[in-house]
Amino acid sequence: MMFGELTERKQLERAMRDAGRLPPGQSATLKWPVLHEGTVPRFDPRTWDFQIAGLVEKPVRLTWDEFTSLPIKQVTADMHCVTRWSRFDVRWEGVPFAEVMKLAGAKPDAKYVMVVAEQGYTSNVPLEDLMRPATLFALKHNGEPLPADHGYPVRLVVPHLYAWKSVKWVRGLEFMAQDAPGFWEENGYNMYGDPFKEQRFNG
Ligand SMILES: Nc1nc2c(c(=O)[nH]1)N[C@H]1C(S)=C(S)[C@@H](COP(=O)(O)O)O[C@H]1N2
Ligand SMILES: [Mo]
Repeated sequence: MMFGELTERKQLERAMRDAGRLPPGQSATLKWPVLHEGTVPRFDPRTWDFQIAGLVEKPVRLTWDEFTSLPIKQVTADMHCVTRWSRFDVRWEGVPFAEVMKLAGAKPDAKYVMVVAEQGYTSNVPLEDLMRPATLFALKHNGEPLPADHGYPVRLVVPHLYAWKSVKWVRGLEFMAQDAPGFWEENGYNMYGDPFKEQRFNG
């Protein structure tokens, strides 16, 4: 590398900062770090299901075949982890949250959702945020099935919130009237988690 030349990473970071896409306190990464509690769960399509419960008109249980028959779309989005890395222009493909939601129908008093994953990982997100067009249950990343450690077979992607809300190995949703803390929120992380407002921790 020539003296004074910017690394690819630094160039990207500068470009994203100039474009207003680098949240405060974040650094750009060209890699895809793996971050989670616990171990990578096994996937068995014969036993996998997706359950929607709580304040819904109709509780739903979808099999793997049913889930993967739902309409899919592509979303290109950035990813911001509270541990200060940001990944840009990630191409996801999967089932829009709104499609899954249609099957159950939220009751009028449902305002928050607890997103539930394998091994008891949870995260709370307001229903309004999940209904945004960029929120999806991703089955693919950059055109390939999700790698096991990034959430295979399916993960939630909520690109406008810190990535701990983008629940890997997702298995269900619980609709709620009141907000309640999920796994990291119980451990001091912010209830909402807007990266551009640096809503990392509570208090
Ligand atoms: N089920 C589950 N999903 C999870 C986590 C976890 O521990 N368990 N960690 C979250 C955190 S803190 C981040 S930053 C992202 C990381 O996603 P990646 O490993 O695909 O980069 O996953 C999120 N989803
Ligand atoms: Mo994270």
